[in-house]
Amino acid sequence: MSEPVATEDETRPERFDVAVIGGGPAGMAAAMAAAGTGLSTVLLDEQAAPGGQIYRSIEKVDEQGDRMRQLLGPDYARGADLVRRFRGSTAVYRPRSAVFDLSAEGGIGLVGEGRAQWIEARRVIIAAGAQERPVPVPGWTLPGVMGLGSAQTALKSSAMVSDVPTVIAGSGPLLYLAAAQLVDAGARIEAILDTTPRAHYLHAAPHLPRAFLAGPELRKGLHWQRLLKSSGIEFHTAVHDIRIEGERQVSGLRARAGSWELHYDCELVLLHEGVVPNTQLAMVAGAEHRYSRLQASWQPVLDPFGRSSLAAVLVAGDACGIRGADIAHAAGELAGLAASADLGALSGDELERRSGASRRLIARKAPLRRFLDILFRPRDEVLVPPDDATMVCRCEEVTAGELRQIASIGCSGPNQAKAFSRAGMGPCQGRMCSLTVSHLLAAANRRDVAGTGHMRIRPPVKPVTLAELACMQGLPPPPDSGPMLPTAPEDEDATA
Ligand SMILES: Cc1cc2nc3c(=O)[nH]c(=O)nc-3n(C[C@H](O)[C@@H](O)[C@H](O)COP(=O)(O)OP(=O)(O)OC[C@H]3O[C@@H](n4cnc5c(N)ncnc54)[C@H](O)[C@@H]3O)c2cc1C
Repeated sequence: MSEPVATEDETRPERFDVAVIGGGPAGMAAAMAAAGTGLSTVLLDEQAAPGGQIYRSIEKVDEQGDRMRQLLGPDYARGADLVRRFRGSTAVYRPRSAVFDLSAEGGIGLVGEGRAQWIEARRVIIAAGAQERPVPVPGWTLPGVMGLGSAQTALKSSAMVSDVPTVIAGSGPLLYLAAAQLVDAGARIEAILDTTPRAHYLHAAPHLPRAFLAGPELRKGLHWQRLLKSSGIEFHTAVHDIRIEGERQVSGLRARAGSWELHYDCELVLLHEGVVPNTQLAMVAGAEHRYSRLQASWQPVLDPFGRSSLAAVLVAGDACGIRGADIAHAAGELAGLAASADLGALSGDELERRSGASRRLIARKAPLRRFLDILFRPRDEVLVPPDDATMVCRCEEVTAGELRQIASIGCSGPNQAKAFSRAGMGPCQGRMCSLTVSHLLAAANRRDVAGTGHMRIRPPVKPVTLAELACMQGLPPPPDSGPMLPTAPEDEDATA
């Protein structure tokens, strides 16, 4: 097997057999599986320490002692063992390395420690996890509105909780977990507004028995719900029509729950409507994606081992569809083993044998995921903001009304919408608006989202400065000398 090549020549890319992007459960499992078969393996992660979202800062919290560990719960503490095993593996670990570009052939542009670098791998496993689904309600761009997951991140990484009056609103398993953690940590929560529609409980009910048998997760969810309801904090269900108020920053929140009008004076609003896969890297590489109606998001098309439509690219964990940490770990292991088999470090028989436990775990947990997907499917008003004044693209300040207006004059897809409105052309490269733009145009044009399509993603998907690029170590191959101007009529985002 080839060793990583440290090169004197600054223009030659460093090479690995396998590069894994993301240091959560999927990425760590993938890297350990590939490295365990003797392949030179590197794990790149933009965080300062391994753990990903669920086990963020686990090593630091371990040192802080029992109180924080207790507060974040046994599922979190479990990450310490995984991180220890990963640290003990032969995989090379590169923290603070944000990947901003990925080629179909396994070329990776990354930035860290003040300089960019281009490296190459024979197989790349994307394990970039998920991000919170953007929640475009009136007022969501005001200072004082955050994702609930971001508040949880502050708790895990810096033991920080806000002491201002706070309202939590949204839906999904993470709502109950993170809210319970914040309450326990002493946050000043005025109310918890659960937006799960009552009809979703009816639709999900037939799947409940199998979901209960699939593992302890539902019992845990009920336990968090009970904790919240018994904490004395106002708790409303079936909440909708959320409007955040304030001139320069949040001063209050209005919503409805059935015939009730709710109003709170507050300085912080924590929104959460589930999480969606981070698909930017797989899209930038050119892997095929399809729209999942159940999860209302795009997902890469993969075989059971995580192989994408590109020979050099595999995807694992929440980056290929939201399935939670246990399945992320199992899927990471499958991808690591598959990459090893593809590179000849593992026989087909060995792949079958070693992957059995992970495949069985994924199959066993499938009914739980189906139940959660039906119960917590995002409401229509989250996918398609009904109020014209609601901001959709925060970077370029494009509203829902402007997008409806361009649809009315013939804009049919999100790539055209870039040229019509600049939506998706700001520094976040559509990370915060691309899903909403697709849903909104689909609704306005009375088409389905799959047919409407997704924004074509361009590098850099993470910010990189000219100074960092100027001292780039290793260079990508020169681009094909194709035509300078787009020739295909369907290249509708020629301006992007
Ligand atoms: C904010 C947030 C908080 C969550 N908290 C919990 C929780 O407390 N409990 C729970 O059960 N589930 C939680 N989840 C769900 C969670 O994502 C798990 O299902 C699980 O962590 C998924 O594992 P993963 O390995 O696929 O991805 P992750 O654990 O998300 O790991 C992905 C890693 O990839 C890195 N990354 C992403 N893009 C790049 C890039 N371009 N370059 C370099 N690195 C990159 C990320 O920084 C991250 O470290 C949370 C999700 C989110 C979005």
